[in-house]
Amino acid sequence: MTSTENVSPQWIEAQYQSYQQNPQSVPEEWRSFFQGFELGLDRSTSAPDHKPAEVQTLIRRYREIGHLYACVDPLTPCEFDHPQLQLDKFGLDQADLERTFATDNFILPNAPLKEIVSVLEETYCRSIGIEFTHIPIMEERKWLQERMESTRNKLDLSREKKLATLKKLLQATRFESFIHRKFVGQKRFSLEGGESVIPLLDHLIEHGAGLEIEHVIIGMAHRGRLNVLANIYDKPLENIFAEFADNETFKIVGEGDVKYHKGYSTDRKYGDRNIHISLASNPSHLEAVDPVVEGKCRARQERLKGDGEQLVLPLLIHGDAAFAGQGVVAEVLNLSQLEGYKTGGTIHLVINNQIGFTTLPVDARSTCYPTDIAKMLMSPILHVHGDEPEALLQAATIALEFRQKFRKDVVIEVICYRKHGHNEGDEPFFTQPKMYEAIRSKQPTAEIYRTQLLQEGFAETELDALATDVENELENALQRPPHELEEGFMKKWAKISRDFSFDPVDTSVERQELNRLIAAATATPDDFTPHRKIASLLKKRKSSVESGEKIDWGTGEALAFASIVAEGKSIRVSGQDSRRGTFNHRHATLSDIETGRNHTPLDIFAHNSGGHFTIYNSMLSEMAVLGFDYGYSVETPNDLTIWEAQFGDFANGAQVIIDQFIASSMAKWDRSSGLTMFLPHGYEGQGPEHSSARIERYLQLCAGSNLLVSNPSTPAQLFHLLRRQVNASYRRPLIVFTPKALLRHPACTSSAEDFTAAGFQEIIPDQLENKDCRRVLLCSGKIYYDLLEHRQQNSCEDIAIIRVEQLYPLHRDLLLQILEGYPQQTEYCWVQEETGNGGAWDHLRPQLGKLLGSEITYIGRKRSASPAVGSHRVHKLEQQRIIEQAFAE
Ligand SMILES: Cc1ncc(C[n+]2csc(CCOP(=O)(O)OP(=O)(O)O)c2C)c(N)n1
Repeated sequence: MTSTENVSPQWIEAQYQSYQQNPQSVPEEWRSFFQGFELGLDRSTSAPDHKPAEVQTLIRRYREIGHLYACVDPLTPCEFDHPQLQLDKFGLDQADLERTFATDNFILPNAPLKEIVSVLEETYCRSIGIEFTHIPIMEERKWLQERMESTRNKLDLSREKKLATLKKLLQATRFESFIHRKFVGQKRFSLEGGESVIPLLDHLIEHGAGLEIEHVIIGMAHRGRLNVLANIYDKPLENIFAEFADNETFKIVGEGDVKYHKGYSTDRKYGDRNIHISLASNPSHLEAVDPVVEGKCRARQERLKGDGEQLVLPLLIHGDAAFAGQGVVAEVLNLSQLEGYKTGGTIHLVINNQIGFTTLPVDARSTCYPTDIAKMLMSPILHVHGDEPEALLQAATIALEFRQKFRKDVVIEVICYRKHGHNEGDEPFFTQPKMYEAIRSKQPTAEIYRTQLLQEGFAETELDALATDVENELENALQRPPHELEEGFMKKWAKISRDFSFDPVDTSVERQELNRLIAAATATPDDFTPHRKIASLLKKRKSSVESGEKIDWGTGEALAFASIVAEGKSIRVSGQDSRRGTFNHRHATLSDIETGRNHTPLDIFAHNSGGHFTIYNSMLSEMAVLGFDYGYSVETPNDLTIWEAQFGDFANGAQVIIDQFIASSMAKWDRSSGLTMFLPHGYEGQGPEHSSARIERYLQLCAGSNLLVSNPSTPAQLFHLLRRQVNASYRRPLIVFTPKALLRHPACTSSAEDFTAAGFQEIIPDQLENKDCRRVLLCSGKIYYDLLEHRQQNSCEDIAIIRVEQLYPLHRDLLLQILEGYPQQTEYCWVQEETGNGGAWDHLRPQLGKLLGSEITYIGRKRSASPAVGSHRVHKLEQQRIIEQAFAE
């Protein structure tokens, strides 16, 4: 029912009047509300039988608040007294228990009250507490109700399945205790206390295989990760042990990472069905991997034949403290239904061990459940007792089937405990003595379940044999050498070199082809009416390419996109207002002014070449969206993925993704990416915030050719840079500082020859004669045009201007070759418009000094805590001073 807090009394009055005229005219819930209301009125007057309606209210209350009384916490005794669900709260009494009531919208249409209550108790107040009545869509609620009430929310498990469940529990428990014994004192972030997560995951994957799922991508943090690798991914135990031993027997690529952060993938077979399961590599930074997993899933979903959302399942495993505390969780939930980012629903598994490091829930969240943030999606949230494996299997079944049917996120909270300290060397009694006293006396879930199975008639010998098998397997593995692992992931990357190279990449396009590309990129259907100004912009774009002159930035970018897609490669662009472009230069998606319909001209190539062009306006977040696009790019090395910041400095909201994935994934996990980041940059007097994209931050992250950092100064350079990104032998994340004012600067144009000529120039030499040169100005980006204008106006022909278009990796040989042409006594200056502690200066200074054999002169803004001044007037004075200094006698 619509929350009564949000509706006005007038609205309710109107509904009531409508109900009085025709009860069928109002929604079902309001109908029963008004029925109850009228019965209440009747009771106070002639007191007819109000009890049938009260029974209906009782049913509704169980569905709404039953979860509050469910027995789901292994550390707290269950409450059997449910004050708000007692019969007298509904005007019913013990005598009514034997009486038969007709019900509406309930699994027992006619039953004694005691049976009705029993179904409700079992379904809603046993080992699964479910929140679902906040879901506004009746079909979804009814589906859940029927699934749960008809089974009392319990799975009917076969004998084999029960044994398999016990085996998984034993594997989970014994894996931890084995490592505890054999690798004393080593951190493993034990799963103990939450071992039932292993049979739960095992069941999810197996059940998923029966529901058409072919890929599962899991993102998870440290807790239980090694256990999941061993017992879900079947990563050879001997390899895991070799990592604990940390000797020379296993291969490390790059710098490597700790064992509980590494990714893995494998195939699992169920009869004739194959399911590929991947575990995303992740950094320590909790929850940062979530959007990455979503992006990876989306890329796979788009590239599989058939219904991708049904075939690929994202599964995120969270800790309770992190799920409640990390903002990126809300961001990722918010992506889940957006056109450019949805993945057909994610299963979220929250391992609620009721503590985060040493912090208790009372200090970790302001909400009742750690999962409350997920309620915003109007999705079901299941809270389940962690020592009840069969209840967890039921929860997993419902969650998966709901996700497959309704394509929405579902949350399962496993309420458990953490047997040891945060890691195994940590003493939990320092901070939680009482809690840990209770935990000390807990039996492992495997023991609890074993006892249950014995009570159900299983033979002790049969159950003990399972435990012996598990122990033997661990012992045997310890004796075996590690395997050479072959991962499916690498296939896509097989033809791509790990090594960066300065070898030129021919990115030219023939003259005729340019005309064809721009014609397609500017075409609109006959029945499409663009805005008058857009029509003229498209016309101008087309004629500039046809005439081969004054091709501007937007046109250069469109040509790059069109040429890549025409070659059969796909492009995804995502960012805030990217379709139009924050600065009005792109107009990649057009709107029909009569119908509002959208049209993306570049999509036309999909029909001919198979290359798709997709562009999305993103939600107003940086971290989740960049993480998503990074994940997408890792899955699509042969295509181009571009994430665009509204202004470059906003990318700092995604710093975790930049530091932990983009800059370092190759070194840590041998995972590269060709993600391209567009970061608008340029000092234009707009104040401290929108001037600098913080070039210095990216340069500080550079080492071992991990990133490409570029500040292209012409449309054709952007064209070649983007084409190089998909045609080079290697893949590296590309950081592009993109212009704002230059988008319309009359000098910032290219000619057709610039596009048909070879390729990207890491450094652009000056065209002037070298011999009389007295000073060389080295610069990058927009300031070049200010310097050029001054030189033209003042005929300072003895000063050369060289543009460093790729700041990292710096093409030293090329620069040296260019500088060799200048006379001995030439003075060298680095000119930038950024502050002295910003831009490329600090990064390039030692390199240029070494290259030239002497210190280079700095011309630019002074060092400053803020990237730019607030006053436009002061900005202009500063800019003028820089230019004057560059040309001073
Ligand atoms: C963003 C971030 N902040 C802090 C940490 C340090 N840290 C690692 S685990 C942890 C507690 C996590 O608690 P919870 O999410 O409940 O998972 P649990 O370890 O209990 O399974 C903290 C604070 C981190 N890894 N990432």
